Amino acid sequence: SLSKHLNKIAFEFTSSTFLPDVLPRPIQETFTIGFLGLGKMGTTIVNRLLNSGLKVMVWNRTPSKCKYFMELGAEKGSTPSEVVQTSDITISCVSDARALKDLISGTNGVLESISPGKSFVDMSTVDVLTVTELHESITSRGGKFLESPIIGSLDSSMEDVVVVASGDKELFDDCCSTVFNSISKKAFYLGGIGSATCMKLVVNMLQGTLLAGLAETLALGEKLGLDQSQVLNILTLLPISSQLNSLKGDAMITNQLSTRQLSLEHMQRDIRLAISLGELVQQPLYITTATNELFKKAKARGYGDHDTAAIYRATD
Ligand code: NA7
Repeated sequence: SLSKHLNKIAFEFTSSTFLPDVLPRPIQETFTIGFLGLGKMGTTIVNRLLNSGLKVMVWNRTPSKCKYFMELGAEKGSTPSEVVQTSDITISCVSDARALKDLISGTNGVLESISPGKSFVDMSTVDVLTVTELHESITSRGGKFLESPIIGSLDSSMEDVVVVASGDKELFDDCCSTVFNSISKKAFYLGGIGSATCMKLVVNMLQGTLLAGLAETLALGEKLGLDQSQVLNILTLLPISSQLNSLKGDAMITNQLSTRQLSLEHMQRDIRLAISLGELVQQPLYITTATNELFKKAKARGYGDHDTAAIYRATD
């Protein structure tokens, strides 16, 4: 049934919307965004929402992470259910499918407060089946649902972030004039549930394979006695130049692997999910499979919560 669902996605995969085309709707003063999950991604998003003057109510499994935002004017919800009850639009951004299920279906979870008129947006990256089930749980209770994984780095400027979303189009438009507007300059509406996840996974899969190629290039360069910064400098002069090469290449050779961006573990998970999608639609993924092995090795060596550039540490 999942492959049937994927066929439907391919059919609906037609329309996209750039933010500037969406006319903002008037927002009431009491309009509140609920935010569940104050990890690296959530922290940056909530900072941007507060900077744009939006009212935000936050919740995090480890409550101490809420304190910083309360000092910035956010309210703190005591449970996910309370946040949904108080907010016009509630957003979740947690690590994986397990975390999302806990948040949604656990005691005092999201579902307890979903009713007609409630809107829920998930920004975590999970598999298509999980997001499809989540969509069904929310909409069968009368709520609106949007799947909206973030692509790109939230660490730097808004230019580097692309929002992709699928699900309820009206909720997408409402998010464009509020949430998306505050975190990115580009938002694409991709249609049926699952399509935004597929888009994020194919994009991250390419990023992963590029990182693997870069890591091996630098590793071979080192063994051959080349100056690695010179390798990177030369790359910047060629059509192959990219921010990814420069930033991650630099992190690889200087061993600056602290993680403020997407962790290596989450990148490996995205690659694994892309490989499962490949199996489902019978698309062989030779390079991606080899890349996955390299990421798994780096993870096994304890680099899971480091920057993705730590893949370099698995090239021996
Ligand atoms: P982080 O920085 O690892 O943050 C993970 C968040 O998920 C953090 O708020 C965690 O709460 C929360 N979490 C983890 N497990 C649970 C459970 N079981 N229940 C509730 N909340 C949980 O990840 P990022 O912010 O970088 O990424 C988030 C997603 O966006 C991920 O899918 C990326 O691929 C994209 P904690 O603070 O540990 O209590």
